[in-house]
Amino acid sequence: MTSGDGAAAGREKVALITGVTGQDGSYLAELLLAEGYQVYGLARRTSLQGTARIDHLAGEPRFRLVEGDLADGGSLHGVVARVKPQEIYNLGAQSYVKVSFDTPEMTGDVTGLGCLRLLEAARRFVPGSRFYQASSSELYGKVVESPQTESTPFHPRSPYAVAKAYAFYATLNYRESYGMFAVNGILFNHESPRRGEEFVTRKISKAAARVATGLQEQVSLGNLDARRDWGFAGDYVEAMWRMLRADRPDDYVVATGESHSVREFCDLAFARIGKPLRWQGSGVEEVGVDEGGSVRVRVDPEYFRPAEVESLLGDASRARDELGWQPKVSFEQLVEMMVDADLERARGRGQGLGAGG
Ligand code: NAP
Ligand code: F7E
Repeated sequence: MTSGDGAAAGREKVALITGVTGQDGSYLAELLLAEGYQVYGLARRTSLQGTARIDHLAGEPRFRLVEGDLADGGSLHGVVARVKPQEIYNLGAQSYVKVSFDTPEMTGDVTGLGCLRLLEAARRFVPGSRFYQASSSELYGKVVESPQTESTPFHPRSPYAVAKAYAFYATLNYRESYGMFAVNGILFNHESPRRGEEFVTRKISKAAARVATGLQEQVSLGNLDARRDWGFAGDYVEAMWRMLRADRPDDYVVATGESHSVREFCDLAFARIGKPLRWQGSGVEEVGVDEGGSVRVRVDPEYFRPAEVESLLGDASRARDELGWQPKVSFEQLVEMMVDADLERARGRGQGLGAGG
């Protein structure tokens, strides 16, 4: 991978991805490179060592890292003016909901205002570009109907979701005010072997793998009853790309249409390592016990949130009908894929976070 910007005035399509070092950024970079794009990935200077998910793109002549920070408008203006992307994917964010309660101001700055700063850079330097904002099912929060569609009212339940609401409406406002092709993908939870270890799915898959290899005894979790519509990140970045290739700009829900609890995720993960669980007790006393009688899952209130999003279920009919998008990986396949990748890592044979994961 090349560090620096260079002229992007070539004839091929040029895309800029913020959050390129993250889960989605890495899958999207791979997709766009496969489609023949020149890809510029915005990365923070402090994060340049944290490139495990994109290290396998090193040496790819059509992939470059450019320095910038969503908290710094000047850096965004500089990058957009130099690179002149035709497509901008704003995936950068402080994306961990629980942390947003501890750092609400930083989360608002990066996750909310960061989007506005990038929109403004696009408006000034590449008004004809197409802009994708990584909106989230967290916007629905305390849901008023199920399943959630593009017309379901928002009720954000965290500083993260409040920041995403700001970014959602900023994107809509630039579309309506300036006629920009600016869209929101309202993506429900999507996971992969590259998922950050702080999110519940990866925490469980990693714990199951470490239990299987004798590296860990059990895992402590928060709300086992929380339900999410979990899909595969590799499928979801394709929906982002399709949104920017549509005839007209619009906002789309991206989801599988299936909802599962954290407890169900544990069931499949521990079954995958040959230690199926049975559940005993209730509330903070609930435990998941394997056939040998060992407690593998317990509840720790430390992982509860000040306000919880209890249950999410998306209806992606619009994306299916208008974009021709549908998920390919099932919930069961997703859990198996994540546990198997973590088993490989636990056995020291894993490929790290990037290619193959
Ligand atoms: P992720 O793995 O947490 O990646 C977040 C990215 O944002 C990282 O590359 C991070 O860079 C970057 N970032 C953080 N602060 C930044 C700043 N100040 N300036 C520039 N970049 C910054 O998230 P993800 O799961 O790939 O999600 C991608 C986007 O989709 C996020 O906006 C997230 O909120 C949103 N989203 C995710 C889901 C989901 O289920 N995954 C669902 C809906 C929406 P560092 O490496 O420097 O930290
Ligand atoms: O929590 C519960 C937790 O942190 C899922 C982000 O990508 O998706 C993600 O946000 C559920 C919650 O993801 C633990 O309380 C139980 O109800 O994996 P999560 P999230 O909060 O849904 C949305 C769509 C985004 O936009 C975000 O950027 O699981 N839960 N026990 C736990 N969660 C965690 N992290 N750790 C636990 O031990």
